Amino acid sequence: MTSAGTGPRSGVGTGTHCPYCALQCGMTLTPRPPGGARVGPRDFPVNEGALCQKGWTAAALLDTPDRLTHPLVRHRRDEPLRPATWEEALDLVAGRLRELRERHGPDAVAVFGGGGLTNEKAYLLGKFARVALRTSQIDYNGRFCMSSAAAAGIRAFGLDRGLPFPVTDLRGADAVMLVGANVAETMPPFVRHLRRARDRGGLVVVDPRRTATAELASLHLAPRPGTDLALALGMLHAAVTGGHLRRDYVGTRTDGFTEAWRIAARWRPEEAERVTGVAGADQRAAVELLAGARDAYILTGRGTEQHSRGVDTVSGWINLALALGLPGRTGSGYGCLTGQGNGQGGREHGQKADQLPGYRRLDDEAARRHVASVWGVAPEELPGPGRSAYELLDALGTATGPRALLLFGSNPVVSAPNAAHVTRRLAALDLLVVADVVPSETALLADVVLPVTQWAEEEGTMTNLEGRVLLRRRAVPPPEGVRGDLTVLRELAVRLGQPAERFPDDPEEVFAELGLASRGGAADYAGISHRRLRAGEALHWPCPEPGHPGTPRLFLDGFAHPGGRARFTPVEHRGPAEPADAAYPLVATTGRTLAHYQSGAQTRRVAELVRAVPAPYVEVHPDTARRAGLADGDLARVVSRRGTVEAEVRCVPGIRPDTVFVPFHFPDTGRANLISNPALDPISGMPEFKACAVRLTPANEEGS
Ligand SMILES: Nc1nc2c(c(=O)[nH]1)N[C@H]1C(S)=C(S)[C@@H](COP(=O)(O)OP(=O)(O)OC[C@H]3O[C@@H](n4cnc5c(=O)[nH]c(N)nc54)[C@H](O)[C@@H]3O)O[C@H]1N2
Ligand SMILES: Nc1nc2c(c(=O)[nH]1)N[C@H]1C(S)=C(S)[C@@H](COP(=O)(O)OP(=O)(O)OC[C@H]3O[C@@H](n4cnc5c(=O)[nH]c(N)nc54)[C@H](O)[C@@H]3O)O[C@H]1N2
Ligand code: SF4
Ligand SMILES: [Mo]
Repeated sequence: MTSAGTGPRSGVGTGTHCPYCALQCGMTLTPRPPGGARVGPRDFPVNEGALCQKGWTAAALLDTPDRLTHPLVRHRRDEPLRPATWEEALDLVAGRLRELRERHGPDAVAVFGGGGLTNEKAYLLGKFARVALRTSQIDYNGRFCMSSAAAAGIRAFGLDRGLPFPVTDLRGADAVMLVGANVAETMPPFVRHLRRARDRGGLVVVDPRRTATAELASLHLAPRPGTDLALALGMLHAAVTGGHLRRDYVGTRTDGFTEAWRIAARWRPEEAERVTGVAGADQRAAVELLAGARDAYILTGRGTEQHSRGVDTVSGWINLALALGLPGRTGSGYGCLTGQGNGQGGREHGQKADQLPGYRRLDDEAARRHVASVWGVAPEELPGPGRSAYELLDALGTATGPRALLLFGSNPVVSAPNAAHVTRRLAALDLLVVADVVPSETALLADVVLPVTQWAEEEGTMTNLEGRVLLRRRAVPPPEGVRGDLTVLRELAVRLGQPAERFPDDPEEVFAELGLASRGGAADYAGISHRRLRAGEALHWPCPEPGHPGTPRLFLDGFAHPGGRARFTPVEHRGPAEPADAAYPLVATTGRTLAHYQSGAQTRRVAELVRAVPAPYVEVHPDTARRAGLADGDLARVVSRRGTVEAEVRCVPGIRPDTVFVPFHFPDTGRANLISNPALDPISGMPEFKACAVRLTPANEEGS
């Protein structure tokens, strides 16, 4: 209470991290009673005091007027949600779960998590599903985010850590190629680390749009959406035929080049140009820039990954990086830019359908034995792998699918592909329970809504895009009436017959248990503790012992496959599952804009961000707009085989004329996911968010 209202110098503030993306910028928060706070800068290596517009305005989330502060329940869907006590709400949920489980078996109850949850929450959610519910039906929104890059990373290197080096290493690079990543909007402070590459003319951006990031580049390649693998093959061809293959590196540090080359040998850059629209000369120029640099990086983002062949596409880029000898060398490398605040940690600790803590596999007997012993259960009690995110959502309320869903930290009514269908599946459930901080579009469909604490109101760890574990500190008290996710899980577990001590709700205690469960796994956190993080230590996993300094750089002495070699993967181009045709002649791709975050549940509640971008829009090339009878500012319909999104036309000359771009942050008729294609990657389960066939019409036209 010392700081309230006694002048600007009085509050030193609490050092913490931003609630949004994977950069996890450092910031300070100074309480502004009753419920608010002020954001201030803090020196932290990833952002050096800088924040983006979302970060600067993040405190508005703390006292947003429609913050959830008491549980809401209804006994029938046609009734309105009404306030209830915690006892009533939790008893209701536990009672219905028990009933459904007795009648239909444990897989009748499903769990869906999020990559924004802290490590502690992600871990306890996975444990809750496997131990208290005994269900195999758990997955999370990271499936829609990182899964293709993660699978390709494991295939090539034997291990998936988005960036196997600190972001600050990028500062030394002469060349960086960003593939399908618009960092100038999705993590603005990151751009500072690209300064040297920019100054030396070595920044290459691959994106169908001339984005704010592409504006910074010396070379912008604009492929047709969904054709990146052809481009990667053309560039591998250019690298080899241009004499840039690092034969020594390929011979000593990798396997499988010959098989990968057998396919790439057929992809002359001019052949790739035919498919992608990127000039062969530009492909060669990009390769020259990367090969000619002393230190170079290839980084991928969602633009190249969110495809029904996303894993193979990332493998195509990794093959190129390996041919140029980049991965596992000081000052060079390949990395994928993780997206959500805890997108990295969220995929390591067991909220994924096939996974146990420590990035272990659920079908690995030794892993099951180890984790079961930490949990105090028998290995055979642990269920097997379940459905991937979209398959899970698609099965809800069907004859063979789950009848109840517990949702923590996601808003699939807006963010899941084929959203109208997913909304119908959610409505078909016997029981939908949503834990959230605000009444998201999905919470408004629920039978029970549980109001939880957020970000600055609680402690917890996050693992950022470079595999560094960070402590988010409590900076303000939570509003009266809300509880933490950990407490909610504990209360439900106890009501389902679990001993209370098996479900601690103190984050530090949960983290210590997570450390034990992860011990010996790929993502080993055993040596990390809240205490070490509080003391300011920079700890990147793996960190197996309390005295271990952590591992900022991976693969320098060898890759994680047995024998230490990286693997080329022979991959062939396929193209989008739904190519453009006469009826749907354009390709729609989707993504982000600076002012909004994800489903918008949070940022659409921040006045400054709503002023910046108030409504759904579609980016269209002026010629394409004219042909469709549309002008800048008109309301358009973007129509696919699955649905229609209504959005205001923004004419932008920098987008390909055969492509339109729709951000996915808006609800109702502005949902980009009304049109998106749920064609899934066969390996990762990633939906094809970045390419579907559409037509464009004025909104006032009949019959569209
Ligand atoms: N402002 C803001 N920042 C965010 C988020 C947010 O919602 N808003 N979300 C966070 C999260 S979870 C994530 S995953 C990251 C995502 O960060 P990014 O990957 O940078 O974001 P996207 O806008 O989804 O996609 C990047 C680019 O891919 C391009 N693209 C579309 N199709 C293709 C294609 O076929 N090939 C290629 N090469 N490019 C294509 C798009 O035009 C777009 O500019 O951002 C994080 N940061
Ligand atoms: N068309 C299209 N769709 C996409 C994408 C795309 O590029 N195009 N990108 C995909 C990607 S990469 C991602 S990551 C997903 C993200 O999409 P979502 O999974 O919907 O992510 P958010 O909007 O961040 O939803 C998080 C929800 O959790 C709540 N929340 C925040 N903190 C907490 C907490 O601590 N506990 C609990 N219980 N709740 C909390 C927030 O208020 C919000 O309602 O969208 C995917 N969907
Ligand atoms: S870049 Fe990401 S972590 Fe940094 S302030 Fe913006 S949203 Fe927050
Ligand atoms: Mo994401």
